Amino acid sequence: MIVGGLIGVVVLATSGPAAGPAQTVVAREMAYVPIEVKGVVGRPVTIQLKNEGLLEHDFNVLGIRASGVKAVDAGVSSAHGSAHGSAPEAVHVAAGPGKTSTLTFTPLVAGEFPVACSVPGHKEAGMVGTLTVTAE
Ligand SMILES: [Cu+2]
Repeated sequence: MIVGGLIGVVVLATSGPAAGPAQTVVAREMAYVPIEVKGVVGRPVTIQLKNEGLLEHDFNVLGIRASGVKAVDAGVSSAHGSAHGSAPEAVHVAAGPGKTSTLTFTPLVAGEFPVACSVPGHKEAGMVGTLTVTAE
């Protein structure tokens, strides 16, 4: 006689709020397109920085508080003036010409935060934008 057993299958629900769709920002001399990106407090935001320019560009969100920051630079020279390391949760990513880099972070506060390219002269030339974070 064969005694059959039940095989239990446990499905683990992923915890945490759903991430929004990735937002692509094109960088070129000297602008972001679009100039505004959006987020929601407590939900992961993913930005793909697609550099269609001839120079290196980056994407820095200024003055925000965020957790879970992950930045994957692409095609960036070692001389890049990156904020990586100087501030563990700096919301910053960089891409070399023709490359696409990815930035993920979870905003902790609502508000409008300036975005700017930190390559010298680029912000002054108009390479700025806005991240608008709304409450859930
Ligand atoms: Cu730039």
